[in-house]
Amino acid sequence: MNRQHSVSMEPFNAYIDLGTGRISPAAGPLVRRRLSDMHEAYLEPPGGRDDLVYEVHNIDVPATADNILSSTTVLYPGTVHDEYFMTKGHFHEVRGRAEIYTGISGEGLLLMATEDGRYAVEEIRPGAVNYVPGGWAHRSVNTGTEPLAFFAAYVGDAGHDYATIEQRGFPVAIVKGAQGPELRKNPRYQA
Ligand code: S6P
Ligand code: ZN
Repeated sequence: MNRQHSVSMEPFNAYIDLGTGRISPAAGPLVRRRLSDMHEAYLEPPGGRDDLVYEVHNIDVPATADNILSSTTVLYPGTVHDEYFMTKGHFHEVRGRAEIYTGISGEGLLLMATEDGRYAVEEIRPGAVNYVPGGWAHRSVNTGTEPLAFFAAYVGDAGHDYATIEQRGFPVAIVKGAQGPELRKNPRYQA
């Protein structure tokens, strides 16, 4: 069968700076999140602090199932009490939509959880490819002393459900222990 697809976009390149993770020239909107945008995410609130925690550099394409959305995240090093800086974390609104992360620079962990309370942790580092299947909420955590940068790609109609994580949290938090990162049960978690 010879079906023609209507062509609505032109091919293009975007360039990732492999040192910083930034995309330049800017290919889409830049999202910046500070502690004040996510104070409820930490086990203990950050008080009056308002540090810049991360930036998301987006490659702008229409958010439809025909397209693949992608971005880099630059997550700065730091802690709130003993909990490492992290992203807000989300489920995809269309729960079945998967996502791939690949590390660019720095070191960290990817915390994932299902709605029924299972969780998984994988490392993010240059060369690691993290596969996040549908149904797994995901939050990245910078456990190092340098910015953590990674590239993410996902089906364009996935959408972001932040509210479920804001209300229920993740089952565990990642905190700085004497020997390095440790998992701590989140007492406020609601399955
Ligand atoms: C999008 C993907 C990432 C995050 C980014 C920031 O599906 O998972 O690009 O958006 O790392 O995290 P968050 O939880 O604030 O969107
Ligand atoms: Zn996602």
